[in-house]
Amino acid sequence: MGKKPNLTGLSRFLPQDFLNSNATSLSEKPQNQSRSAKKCKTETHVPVRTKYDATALVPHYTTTHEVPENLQKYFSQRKRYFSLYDQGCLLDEEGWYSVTPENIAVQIADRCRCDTILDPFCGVGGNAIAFAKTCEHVIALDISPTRLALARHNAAIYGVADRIEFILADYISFANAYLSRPHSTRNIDVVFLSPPWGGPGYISTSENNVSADSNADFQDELEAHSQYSLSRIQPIHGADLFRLTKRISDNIAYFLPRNTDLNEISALGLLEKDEGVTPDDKPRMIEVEEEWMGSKLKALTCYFGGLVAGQEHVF
Ligand code: MGP
Repeated sequence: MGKKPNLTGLSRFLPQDFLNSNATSLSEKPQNQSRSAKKCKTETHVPVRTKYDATALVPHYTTTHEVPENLQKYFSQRKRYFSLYDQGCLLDEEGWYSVTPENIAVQIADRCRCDTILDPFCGVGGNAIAFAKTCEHVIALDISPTRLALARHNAAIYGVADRIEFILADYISFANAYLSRPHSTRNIDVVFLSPPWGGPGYISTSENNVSADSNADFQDELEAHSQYSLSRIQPIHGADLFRLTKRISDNIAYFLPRNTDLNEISALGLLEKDEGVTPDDKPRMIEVEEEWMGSKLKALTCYFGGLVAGQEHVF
């Protein structure tokens, strides 16, 4: 880590610390302290239960024996994904393996406080629901009509559906349309990128999933040696996705696999300079936050621009 000049030390998020203090960072830097008050939503949100029923689209599993074998390990973590799961939260297959656990989504949303946030790969809504509590306006995109309906259904259960603008769209087309808009259109302050990583096999060295019956030691060894390349991100190379997004906002939170090659993350920061868009000569830092659930590292969130602790002035 220390050899990459634009990466700051890892923050670590542990759910038990979260419960005690709402957020813990090893760097001990207070979050969002100098960000303009205008950008920080402070009022308490009163949930509004609206009706939106997508129950016809996918089953709501209640017992393990109803769940397909490949989804059982996710079903056993259902309350971590949605604490209100029992009230009828719905997930499709991709949702089950890619939704952000609720505690982690809340932590990320706390750091992303702003007026308008874009969540262009919203999936079944885990992050968008958390953003609705810290941002004035959430724009949630997904290319799948089913997942978008499930996201709205889940947001209604959490009482925040009215705070989210759900748009059925492909992000690349949306971004290009947004960038060619007249300047009077609403500005997007923060973009949260949580794209498809190429399926649950992202952790293995090969593009293919490791068979379910591989023994645990073999799995651990494979994980220890595999590094995830941004080239596996969909729908386009992860570096290109970042480059496109930077044209919308400098304030980006990028949710990536825990085994992502840190050199590739560091190189994203250098794109700014190569393209001559850095207004000063100071190197911009990237903050990499490890997202833990108990003793298990789940993912990394990489913060850019004004979301980086100590860099709030560029927000
Ligand atoms: P995981 O490693 O597949 O799950 O994903 P888990 O339960 O840690 O499995 P284990 O066998 O390693 O114990 C860990 C987390 O990464 C998930 O909870 C999701 O939040 C996130 N995640 C996983 N996938 C495959 C994706 C993806 O394709 N896109 C995004 N944005 N997040 C994903």
